[in-house]
Amino acid sequence: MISIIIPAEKNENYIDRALESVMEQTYADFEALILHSDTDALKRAVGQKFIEDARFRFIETPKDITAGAARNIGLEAVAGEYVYFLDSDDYISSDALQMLIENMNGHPVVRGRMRRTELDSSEIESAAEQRRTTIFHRNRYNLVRNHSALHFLIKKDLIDRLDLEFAEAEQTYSDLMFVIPMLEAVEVVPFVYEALYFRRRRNDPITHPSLRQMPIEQRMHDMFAIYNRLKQSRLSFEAETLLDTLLLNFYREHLIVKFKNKDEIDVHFEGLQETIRKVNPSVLKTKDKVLQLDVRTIQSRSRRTFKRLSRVRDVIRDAKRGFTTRNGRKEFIYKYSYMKKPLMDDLVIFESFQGKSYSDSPKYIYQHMLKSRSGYNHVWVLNKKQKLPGDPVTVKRFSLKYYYYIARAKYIVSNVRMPNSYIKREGQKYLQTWHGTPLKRLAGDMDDVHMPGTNAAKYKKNFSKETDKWDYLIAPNAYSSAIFKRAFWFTNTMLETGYPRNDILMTDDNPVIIQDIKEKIGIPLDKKVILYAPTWRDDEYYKVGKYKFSMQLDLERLKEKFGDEYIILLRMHYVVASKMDLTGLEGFAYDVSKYDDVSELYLASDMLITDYSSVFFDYANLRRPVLFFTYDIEKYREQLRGFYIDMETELPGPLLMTNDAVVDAIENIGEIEEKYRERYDAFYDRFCSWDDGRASEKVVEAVFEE
Ligand code: C2G
Repeated sequence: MISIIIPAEKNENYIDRALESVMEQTYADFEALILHSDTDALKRAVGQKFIEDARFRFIETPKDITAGAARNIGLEAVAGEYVYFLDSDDYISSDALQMLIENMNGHPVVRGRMRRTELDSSEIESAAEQRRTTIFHRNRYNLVRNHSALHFLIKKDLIDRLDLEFAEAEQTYSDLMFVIPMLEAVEVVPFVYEALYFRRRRNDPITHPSLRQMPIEQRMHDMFAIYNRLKQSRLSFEAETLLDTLLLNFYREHLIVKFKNKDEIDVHFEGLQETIRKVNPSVLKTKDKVLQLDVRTIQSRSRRTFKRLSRVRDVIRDAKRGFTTRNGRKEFIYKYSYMKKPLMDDLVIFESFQGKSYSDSPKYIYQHMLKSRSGYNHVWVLNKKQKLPGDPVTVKRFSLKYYYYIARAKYIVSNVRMPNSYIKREGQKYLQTWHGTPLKRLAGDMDDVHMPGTNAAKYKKNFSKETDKWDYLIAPNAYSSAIFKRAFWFTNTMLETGYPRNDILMTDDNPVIIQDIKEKIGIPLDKKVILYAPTWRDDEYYKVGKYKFSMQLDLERLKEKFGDEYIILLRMHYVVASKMDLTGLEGFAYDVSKYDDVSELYLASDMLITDYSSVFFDYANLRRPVLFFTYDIEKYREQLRGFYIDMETELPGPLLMTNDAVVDAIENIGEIEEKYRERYDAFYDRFCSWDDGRASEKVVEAVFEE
C-alpha cells in the first residue's frame, strides 16, 4: 500500500482537486493522510465522497506548525510500505502512482516529472513520451534542485532505517533535511517521464505566500540553519555541490539586492560569514569570477572591507544599467546626485494619470492649495506643453527634470502608481489620491492577472512595494475605505473625505458654467448630450500600457435615431490607444478622449453610458441617468476581474447587452429613471454621501500646513 501524506493547512481552496486526483488513481491500494489543525472544519469544506471513502484519513495536528512538522506527524501514522508526498494545492495524473511503483525495479526511491501549472488550472496535459524512464546516478541531486521531497515514491523501510525527518523549526528548505540523506543512501533513482505532478503557481505573495514567496529574512534564516546542520555530516561531493550552489545562488539572487541597504550588512554579516566559510573551494571555483571575489571577501575579510567592496559594486552595476536601459542614465543621476541634495520642504509635485492630463483629484487639490496655501511651490508632471493656472513648473514624466523633482519635493501627490524606480526618501510625504471607487477587483484581491508582461505574483509584489510608500490615501466612501485597506495592504492615514475631483459636481452644477464647458469642448448648445465612457479590457492590448478598444456601440444607428435631439461624447479610458474613425458621424459623435477633465464632461452631459468603469460612482453625484452597456459582462466577470458589487441588483441603471436594448433605453429614458429611482437613492447614499463639495479643502488641511 502507498501512504500519501498531504498537509492541508491554509490550502482549503484547492484541496478538492488534489483529493480528486488521488481518488482517480488507477493504482487503488493507497491511503491518504490529510493533515490539518481543525479536521472538522476541513471535513465540512471537502467533498462528501472523500469522507465516506475510508482510504482518506483526516489527522488533526497542533495549530501553527510548519508543513515539515505536519509531514512528520503523517510519517508517524503511515500504514503502507511506500510513502508519497502531495501538496494540497497540487494534483497528479491518474496513473502517476501506478507508473511510479511499476518502474521502481527493486530500487527504494523513484521520482516522476513535475510540471508547473497556472493557479486556476485543473488540466492534465498528455504526457506521451519517447522514453518511459531514465536512470539518475551521480546526477541524482539534480532531481532536488527545487529542494523538494514532492513526487518521490519512497520505500518506508528506507525512511525508517535512515530515520528520515523533515526540519520542523524552519518554514522553507525543510525538505532538504529529508531528501539529502535519502539521496546519499541510494545509488540510483529511476525517473518516470509519464508520472506527472502538477504544481500550481501561487499568486499572492503578500498575504498568502507560497514557501518560495516567503520574506527573504525568513528564507535566509532557514537556509543558513539547514545548510549548517547538513554540513555537519560528511557529504558526497555531489551533495555538497547541490547545497553550496543553493547557498551561493541565494546570495546572488537575494542578498546582493538586500545589501544595497548597507545597514543590512551590519545585521547579517556574521551569520553569512560563518555559513559561507563552509563552501567547498572546489565548488566555488566553478562559479563566475565576480561571485568568487565576493565570497572570498566575505570568507576572509572584515565586515568593513566587505561593505566597501559592496558599495563599489553598486555603483558599477547602476552605471552599467545606465548604459543599457532606456532611463538608466537618468536613474543613475537621480540616485547618485539628486537624491543626495536636501529635500525642499515647500515643494509639491503633482501628477495625474501618468502625466497624461491636468485632471482628477490632484488638479482640485492643487487648485485649492493655490487659494489657501501661499507658502508652497508647485511642479506638475505633464507630457504635453500646457499653460496652467498658477504657472507651475511643468516637467515631462521620465525627463531628467522629473527625476530631479521627485528626488527633491517633500510632497508627492499622484492618482496612480509612481514608477518602480521612484525611491521614497526619508521625510518625503506621499499623498495617493487613487482614481475611482473600485468595482473591478483591485491588486491584492485579484486572483489572476491578465495584463501583458506580468503575472499575479509579480503584479502584487510590485503593487505592495508601491503602497508601502503611501502616507495618505483618499477614500471616496466607506465601501472604498474598507476595500483599499485590504486590497492595498494599507495601514497609514486614510483620508475619509470623499473625492476632490467631485467637488465641482456640487459647486459648478449650474447652466452658465455648463454652457462654458460646452463651448470649450466645441459642441452645439441646443442639443442634449450623451456621454459614453467605457473602461479598458485587461486582455486586449497592442503592447504594455497600450490597450485596444473596439467600438461595439452602433453609432450610425444612434445618429439616425437620435441625431436631431442628442449628440454623443465618446470618452475612451486613458490607457486605450485605438483610434476612432468618425467619418459620417460629424456633428453627432465627438471624440473627447483627449479632453483633460472628465468631471467637466459629466457636468456637460445629460446621461451617461458606461460599462465597468468607476465613472458611474462619481457621475451619480449628479443624479442623472446612467445606462450600462455590458455586452461582454460574462467574460469580464468570470475571466478578467470579478466585481465587488452585484451588477444585477445594485447598480443605479439597467444592464444592456445589445444595441437594440440601448436604443430602447434612450428612447424611454424617463421611464427608466422612474423605475430605478429607489435603487438610485440607495446607491447614492452608499457611494456618494461623503462628497459634499469640500473634499479638496479637507485633504489640503490634513496634509499641508498653513
Ligand atoms: N476615466 C475616464 N474616461 C473613461 C474611463 C475612465 O476619464 N472612459 C477616468 C475616470 O476618472 C475614472 C478613472 O479614469 O474614474 C478610472 O477608470 P476606470 O475605468 O474605473 O478603470 P481603472 O483605471 O482600471 O481604475 O479603484 C478604481 C479602479 O482601479 C479603476
